[in-house]
Amino acid sequence: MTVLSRGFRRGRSDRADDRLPPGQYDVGDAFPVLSAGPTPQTRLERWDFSVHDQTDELRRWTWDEFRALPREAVSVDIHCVTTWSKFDTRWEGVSLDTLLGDVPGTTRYILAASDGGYTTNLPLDEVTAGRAWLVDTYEGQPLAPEHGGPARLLVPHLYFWKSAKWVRRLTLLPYDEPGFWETFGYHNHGDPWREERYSGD
Ligand SMILES: Nc1nc2c(c(=O)[nH]1)N[C@H]1C(S)=C(S)[C@@H](COP(=O)(O)O)O[C@H]1N2
Ligand SMILES: [Mo]
Repeated sequence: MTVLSRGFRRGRSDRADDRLPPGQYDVGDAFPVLSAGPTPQTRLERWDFSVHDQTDELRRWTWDEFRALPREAVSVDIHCVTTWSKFDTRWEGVSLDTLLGDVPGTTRYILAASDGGYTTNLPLDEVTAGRAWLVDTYEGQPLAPEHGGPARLLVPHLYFWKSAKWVRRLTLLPYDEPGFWETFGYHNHGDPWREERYSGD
């Protein structure tokens, strides 16, 4: 397994201050749980993950099929819009490059959908080229249900609301469609280094 270190530090040094985006603080060893609803309980025998276009299912994996895909380990800093950041979080999972494969040429955005109804939108070119993963392991352990287990998105260069927990489906779209928080006043894009917290920022 490749071990990558991707801090998205943009040439900054390792000093904590330089790794904190504006308006953020280092939460240290804590790992807050932020969920808009109850934690879904999906048994692994019933879990699947699929990629759709506007009309069809293009790809689908059972849990065992997903676990057999090529895996990567990543160590990244994460940034929540509620102002906590957490350094050097270690995850394992499958790159979205692997899951998306060749997408229809009209694809510009993806909409991620989770058990429980949560959605979030992302530009295609920000979840490809090694910038996003479907992760099932955190710090060497199966991802805890409250943190999105069995599997969640990890898109560390954007605020953490874009990292959908309990994600089950990606829909490929030629246009942008706001997700849950993006509809309720969060910024559509969510770059922590530009402080894109709320719509209008
Ligand atoms: N399905 C789902 N995914 C979600 C959320 C949610 O409520 N439901 N909350 C988002 C927000 S606002 C944040 S900050 C992170 C929190 O992840 P954590 O609970 O593992 O810290 O998950 C994101 N993904
Ligand atoms: Mo958040």
